[in-house]
Amino acid sequence: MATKNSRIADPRLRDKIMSAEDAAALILPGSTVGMSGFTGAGYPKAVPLALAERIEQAHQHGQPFQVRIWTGASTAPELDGVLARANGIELRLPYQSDPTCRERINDGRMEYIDMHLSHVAQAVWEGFLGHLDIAVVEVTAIRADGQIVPSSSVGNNKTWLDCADKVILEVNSWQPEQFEGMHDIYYGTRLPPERRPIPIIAAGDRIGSPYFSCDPDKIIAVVETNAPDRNGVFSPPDDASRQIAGYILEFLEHEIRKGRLTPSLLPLQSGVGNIANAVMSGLSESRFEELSAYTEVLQDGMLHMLDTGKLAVVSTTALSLSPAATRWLYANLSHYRSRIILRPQEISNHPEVIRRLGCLAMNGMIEADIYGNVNSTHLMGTRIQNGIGGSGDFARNAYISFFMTPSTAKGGAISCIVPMVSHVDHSEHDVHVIVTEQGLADLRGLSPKQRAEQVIEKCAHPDMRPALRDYHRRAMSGSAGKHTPHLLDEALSWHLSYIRDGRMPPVR
Ligand code: 0RQ
Repeated sequence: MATKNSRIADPRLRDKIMSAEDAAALILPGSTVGMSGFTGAGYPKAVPLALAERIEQAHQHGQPFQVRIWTGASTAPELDGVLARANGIELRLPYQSDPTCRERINDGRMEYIDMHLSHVAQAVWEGFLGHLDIAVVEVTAIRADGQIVPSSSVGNNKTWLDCADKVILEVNSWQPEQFEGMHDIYYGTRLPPERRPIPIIAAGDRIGSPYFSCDPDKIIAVVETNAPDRNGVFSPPDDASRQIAGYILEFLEHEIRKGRLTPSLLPLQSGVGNIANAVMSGLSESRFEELSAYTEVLQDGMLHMLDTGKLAVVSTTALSLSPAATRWLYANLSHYRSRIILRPQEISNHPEVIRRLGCLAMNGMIEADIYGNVNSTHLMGTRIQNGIGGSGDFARNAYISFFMTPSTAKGGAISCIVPMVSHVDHSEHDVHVIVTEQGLADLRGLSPKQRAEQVIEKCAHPDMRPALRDYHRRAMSGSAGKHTPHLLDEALSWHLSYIRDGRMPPVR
């Protein structure tokens, strides 16, 4: 197929240009496929659709056809959605947020490994996850010398290109050519005992190459696409999000007064979703100046902070912007180019760097318990929502780790503050501050019993407080151990009550 596309400048790859259908035909049943994509950005737009069609046809002929899909993080309906609907995914890792995948995982029809995002690349290099057969990676361009300009997310693409036996590249001409130079692909990671320090000492440091390298002999197909990333629109901050943002701003001011932060704070990490986005909007209107971000997703709120000059620089692994913010960014890329750095997720989420920089980590959660354990992933203890993503990478290593949620869910029927979380992602040791629209509990330096008092009085919804106080009081007298008092036969009764009666707290 002749190239229409000046973005494929390497003559060695010209005769490998083919249709998505022909490329998908090179993916064999039972393969492990490393795909690009992180929070709706930079995922392959055409090959997964063609693969899903192939899988459906195979199934119609009674032939089994499934693959194992590894990515950076969540993708889009054109990848996770179509492959899951085709019953084409045997196993998925390390993070997803697709409704069809979620349904199949929770029905027990799809295996899912929910991993810390910083662990994935090293686990592949270590051989812990098995062999990677083929990579399908969206890129912006291929230069004449074969170097590859990455797309709107980096994720695990460097590792996929290095480790896969074969590579399919999708060159998406919708992604701006001006992306060239914005990425920082670090090729210095090694496995123990060869590991060396990662030389990032400020969020804006560049330590690698703007390009991916890939052996051209491994590239078996190049597919041309021209399609947008698919990201949702953020809701305007609601009252709860604004209140949560307000408490965090007050807390940061307090930390400055105490001399534990300066007005330029420390590098910000902000998780996915509307609350995290609203906190960034709040920071936009704050008095803090010359801020930086060392994070994994750049959402609209942070882009706005770059606009207003509040943020000097953002280091991330993915853009996760609404369509309007994407249009704005792409139209004004020359203005942002030097202030946005896109890195592999093993670096954007690296515990060593996060600890060194002292990030302020702000992540959403599903529920917290009175002692400060946090559940970020499971509804009612057994149903996965999305995954831990990067929240654990940041929470454990942050200078201050915040977890945020409205105090209730499902119209007030569920308390997000419970006696005992139904699943633990972040233990009491990694959670410094819990924030709801009711208030902020600063748990640093407190024992479990002291923490319980703060969490109940500051964060729980007033309708839930009496029952939480009652539980804690009775646990203090009835528990065998008085360090973390619990009535073990009752600790999960709040969840059981919701499952049985559709409401919390349980009637006693
Ligand atoms: O269910 O849609 O059926 O009503 O849970 O809740 O309020 O829409 O959640 O979008 O703010 O995300 C923790 C999931 C919060 C997210 C989580 C029900 C609720 C709804 C979702 P319905 P919301 P948000 C960096 C950081 C982990 C990964 C992470 C997340 C559904 O922040 O995935 O932090 N975090 N990564 O009704 C039962 C409760 C509930 C509840 C809410 N207490 N009990 N159900 N719900 N609270 C980025 C990456 O890593 C890529």
